[in-house]
Amino acid sequence: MSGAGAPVVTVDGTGLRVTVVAASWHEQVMDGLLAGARRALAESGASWTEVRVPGSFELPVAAARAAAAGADAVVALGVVIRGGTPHFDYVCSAATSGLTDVSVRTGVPVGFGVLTCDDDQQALDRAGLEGSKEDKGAEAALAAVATAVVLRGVLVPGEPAGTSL
Ligand code: DLZ
Repeated sequence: MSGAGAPVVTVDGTGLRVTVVAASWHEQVMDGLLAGARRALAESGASWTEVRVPGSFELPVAAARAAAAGADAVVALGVVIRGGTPHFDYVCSAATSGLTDVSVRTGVPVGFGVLTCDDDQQALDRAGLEGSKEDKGAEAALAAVATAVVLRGVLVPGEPAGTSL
């Protein structure tokens, strides 16, 4: 199972402003991912807004805009299912490297909730729906909030205490 070894994350995200960027392909699975992310963010105490883009390929540019607009953390949600075309590899690679680049370049954590699956069943198993084995939308949201909290506590060398990255 893909989630073996995942940590149990509990975090207080009170005061954090999070942007959820979500693709639109594979509606049922996306509904599950979004519901999981919303649930986790509400439980953490963070506030959030949601932005929809057409496909996972468009997630990085939306994440970059959210970071530039002042989000403390971004949660990126998408579903890519392997088909008979090379699109799978291109879309997965663009989403993965693009979101990593946004996060490292801006210093704003991006929770990676993009499912890259061989088939529909694998995606449903990870969607946080009734009967799913995993809840990847919630996991991505908690990872983003937990990382934003950690980064707030990382001091800048040579700067007064309380100045964080
Ligand atoms: C083109 C495409 C394909 C084949 N499959 C998916 C998918 O499974 N999941 C997804 O989020 N997006 C897919 N897309 C659309 C691309 O992400 C993108 O929206 C288009 O190539 C237009 O830029």
